Amino acid sequence: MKKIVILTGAGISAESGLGTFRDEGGLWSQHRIEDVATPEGFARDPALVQGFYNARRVQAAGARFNAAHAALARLQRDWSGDVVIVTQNVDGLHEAAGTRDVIHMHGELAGALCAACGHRWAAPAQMAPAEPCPACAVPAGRPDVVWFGEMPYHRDAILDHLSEADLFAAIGTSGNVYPAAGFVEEARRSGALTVELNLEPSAVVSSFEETRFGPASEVVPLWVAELLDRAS
Ligand code: BV8
Repeated sequence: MKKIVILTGAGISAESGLGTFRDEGGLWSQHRIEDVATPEGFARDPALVQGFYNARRVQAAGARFNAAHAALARLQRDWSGDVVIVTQNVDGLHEAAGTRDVIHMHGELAGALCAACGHRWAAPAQMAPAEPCPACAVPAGRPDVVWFGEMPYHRDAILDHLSEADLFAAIGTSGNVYPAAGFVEEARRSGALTVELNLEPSAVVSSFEETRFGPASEVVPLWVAELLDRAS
């Protein structure tokens, strides 16, 4: 098995204390998706949306990576072939654990984007409802995250990786959001083995050949150790 492509979701950061979206008390139970994760919601109430992301940016900055993030960094370091991590998460915990070239398909809390001129810069800890752009000065700064109805980032690169995958794993994602939830089908089309590592079955569990259930901090290190032992 040469190339491994891994998709991660909020579940891999749950044990680092970062909220998931759809679990009990999750982020979406506190806010309506339409109000905080759509361009229309931002246009309607920028203070609410900036407040939602400011709180998550502070929380993410104070979080520590967990054993699951560390295990994926170990796999990328010790595996003989390519290991590509595509994440739906906007926290920086994969990078903090040492994983390189993480593909953030839904953007990053650490990034700011100007809705007027497209300029990107490192987001301040707290963004104002009318955040001035350092390049064009228009107060149109927003979190550099992909909202519903917006095109995810790095789509072509991700599809290329999936077409070359020998093994595809989805970790800590409920399989509710597309196009990410459809990646397993892309991987199967290119003949990859597929495995789901999650606390409970996802909405697309039937697409996976193998499933391993349990907390990521337990299941992922075991899975990585087995892969590396088998290859040694
Ligand atoms: C697009 C922003 C097209 C940043 C997010 C009808 C049918 C199908 C699709 C659609 C439809 N209507 C609209 C769509 C498209 C829409 C979509 O999929 N909607 C869904 C809700 C139906 N998708 C989009 O709009 C996407 N864009 O399609 O563009 C386009 C085409 C041309 C031109 C323009 C546009 C954009 C989607 C991106 C939205 N942004 N986030 C942020 O705020 O973070 S989505 C948000 O939810 C996250 O980014 C994440 O990606 C996503 C999914 O969440 P998960 O990561 O899966 O987390 P969740 O809480 O759901 O699940 C956690 C899992 O972990 C659970 O399974 C749980 O069991 C598990 N878990 C918990 N604890 C642990 C654990 N596992 C292991 N260990 C633990 N300890």
